[in-house]
Amino acid sequence: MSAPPVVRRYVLPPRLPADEENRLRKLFHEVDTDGDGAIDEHELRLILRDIGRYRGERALAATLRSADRKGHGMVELRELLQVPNARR
Ligand SMILES: [Ca+2]
Repeated sequence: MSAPPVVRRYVLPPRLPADEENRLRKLFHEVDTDGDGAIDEHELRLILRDIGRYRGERALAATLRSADRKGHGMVELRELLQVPNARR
């Protein structure tokens, strides 16, 4: 008896409407103050304080974790664009 064929399913991540994506790209580059292509904890803390949404280090870490799909402690633009429904 032969093994059943392997069926692979690929699910494309949801995409934002083009105008929202452009707005998010612009905001991302404003927040990425050192221009390395990723938002780190320090940059996220600054922007959250700037917009009056900083709620302490635990909330900061939770926000970062919710968007950091690679688990490397930073959020890249690509990761951010894949989580349009993440809590803010
Ligand atoms: Ca950066």
